[in-house]
Amino acid sequence: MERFGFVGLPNAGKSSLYNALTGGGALAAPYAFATTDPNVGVAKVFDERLDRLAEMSASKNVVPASVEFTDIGGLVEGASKGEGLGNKFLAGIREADAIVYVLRAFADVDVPGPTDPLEHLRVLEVELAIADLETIERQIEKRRKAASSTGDRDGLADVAALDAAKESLEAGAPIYRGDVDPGLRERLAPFFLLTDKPVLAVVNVGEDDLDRVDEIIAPVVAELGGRAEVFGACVQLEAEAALLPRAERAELLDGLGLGEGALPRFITAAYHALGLRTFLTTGEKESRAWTFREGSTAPEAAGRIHTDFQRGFIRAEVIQWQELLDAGSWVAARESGRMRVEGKDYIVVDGDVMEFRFNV
Ligand SMILES: Nc1nc2c(ncn2[C@@H]2O[C@H](COP(=O)(O)OP(=O)(O)OP(=O)(O)O)[C@@H](O)[C@H]2O)c(=O)[nH]1
Ligand SMILES: [Mg+2]
Repeated sequence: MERFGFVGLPNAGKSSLYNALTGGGALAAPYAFATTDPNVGVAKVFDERLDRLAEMSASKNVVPASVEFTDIGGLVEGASKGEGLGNKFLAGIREADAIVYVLRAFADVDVPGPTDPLEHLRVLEVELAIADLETIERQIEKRRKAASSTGDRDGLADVAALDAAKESLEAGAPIYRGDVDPGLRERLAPFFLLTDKPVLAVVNVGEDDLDRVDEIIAPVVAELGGRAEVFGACVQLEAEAALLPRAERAELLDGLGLGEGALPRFITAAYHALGLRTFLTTGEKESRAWTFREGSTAPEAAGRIHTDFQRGFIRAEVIQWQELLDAGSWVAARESGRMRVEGKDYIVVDGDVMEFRFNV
């Protein structure tokens, strides 16, 4: 499953956000380094299409898609030199597929720490950049020597990529929002640089500022220049709401003028930022949302359900979710000729409802 790692200063609200997304379990407390060992949890991807299909099929079971979040301890200025929890944060996010910055903008006399989200951003990115520069230093000289003595072209290209990354970081631009040439950037993948991962930012807005969220997040939006999506949310409120039954949660958030809250949108954006898409299956037993990578073929999508489905793939019956709802049932869609039969080269589209024929 795809995983997001939280990165933020102490008391920014990472554990609160984790609780809001996954329904609880992490200690959120008004002192620095409340979190020492990472919390790993799963958040459901809200999907109205799935609910509508489940209703149509009177499904006994409804299984949404999900993504994983890792909540790690806060990092502070100088973390790379051992301040705070030191480099302990590295292990928690090295393997993440994407990073979520949690930036504090709420003021609360009981919760120590800076409240300017841009200051948070600056400290985080400096520490991530230092960690990356250390990785690069470790790799670059030995590779340069090896490649120049053998004239290995691939090796030399790797060194050029590392040089470009180093230059970008030293100029203050994390890789994800710098301008390393795309061809070179591709070569950086095996080095797992922290600033080479996709980024989303959550600005944690105080409960008194809910009527000016856009204004509060504007400087962060401007700084990130479209390279990362930015969400404003009162994390504390949404964490409290997450503990309530669904109907009461909706009532609380809607009563505050927050609609369904910022988190469903955030989770969907997180999912999309990784190039993840959904296809659906529906029936009396179960309706389910399945995750696939954009650009997958029908057999690859089938493989998300079971490897046998991929190995023995014959064909798929496919219909877009809205069309299926319009038809009213799978049988009706088939009889009215709206169901398509697709072969192994079919590129699956987000929102396809599928049934596979296979043979093993
Ligand atoms: N007033 C207010 N308090 C908040 C908000 N979000 C979090 N807090 C409080 O701030 C404190 C710190 O929140 P945590 O979620 O523990 O922060 P953290 O980023 O996990 O902190 P560390 O684990 O120490 O790095 C807790 O007491 C939260 O209840 C908010 O939106 N408004
Ligand atoms: Mg915490």
